[in-house]
Amino acid sequence: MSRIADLKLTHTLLSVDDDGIATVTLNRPEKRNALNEATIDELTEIFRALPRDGVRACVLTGAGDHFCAGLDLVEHHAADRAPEDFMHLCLHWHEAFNKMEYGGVPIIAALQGAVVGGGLELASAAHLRVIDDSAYFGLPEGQRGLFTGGGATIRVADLIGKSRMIDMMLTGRLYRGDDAVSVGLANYRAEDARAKANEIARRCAENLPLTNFAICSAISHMQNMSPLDAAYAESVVAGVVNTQAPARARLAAFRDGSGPRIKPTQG
Ligand code: 1HE
Repeated sequence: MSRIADLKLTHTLLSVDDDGIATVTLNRPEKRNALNEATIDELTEIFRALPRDGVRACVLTGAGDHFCAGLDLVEHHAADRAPEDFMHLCLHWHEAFNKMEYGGVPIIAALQGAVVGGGLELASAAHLRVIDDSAYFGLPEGQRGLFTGGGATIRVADLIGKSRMIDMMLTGRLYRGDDAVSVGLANYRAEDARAKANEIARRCAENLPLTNFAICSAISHMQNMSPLDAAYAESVVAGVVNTQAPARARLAAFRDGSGPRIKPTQG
């Protein structure tokens, strides 16, 4: 079983602070954090370990001026892969990204520069995305003679809809700034995306871990189900989450007036 302390990382950095907030950094800035096979291996191990080691929230970043330039095109060209080899590579990407989306630990991506191709596929496996003014989203596969293989047809289409995704792929259209927020690629725009992502991660970490597990796992699972099955699964998850012992103190605080009230002005 993977533990954070046992991980041997070369292309990524991982730290966890005293509040249980992890920071995962893609660390190949000289290659614009392109995703080679070894980086995907490391992400798989990291996101396998995080939920088991009690991490409460995670910030995902990229070193340098760009979050991620997608598939390592140079490695792909050199490997001259057979179709079945690339299929297995894609399945490996899915393994890593599914561990993120379904792992139950809130992941907040802090994005700058290029968030393109597989880089967008990676960012869309996070639960929330924060951009700075340098960030731009693209799916340049169409222009490279390629196709998405890391889950964009599911996650990017889910974020922005099929028609916008097809436009991005056919024409190379990029989204940035307020447009990226309004189409749903980003949740927040900030001057300092990393600081904002940290602030959000800390706010998420104030929730009970079991509640966050449900938010960052059950909602995705339920989207894969029929409405009837999703409603049934929701009732089962709510049965477990809404009766957890640590929630009783929060409910008691609400009852006696000491618990927080929702303020119309909160962000
Ligand atoms: C790379 C990669 C890469 C940079 N694979 N090595 N992704 C793309 O089509 C994006 C390809 N990259 C770019 O368009 C540009 O590099 C950027 C806009 C991201 C950055 O531009 P710039 O001018 O800052 O950097 P650069 O000079 O282009 O690249 C710097 C180095 O990074 C250079 O290596 P060097 O050894 O010559 O210095 C580049 O080769 C290297 N580099 N991007 C490998 N992607 C599961 S299917 C997923 C499908 C996809 O993701 S398709 C990929 C889409």
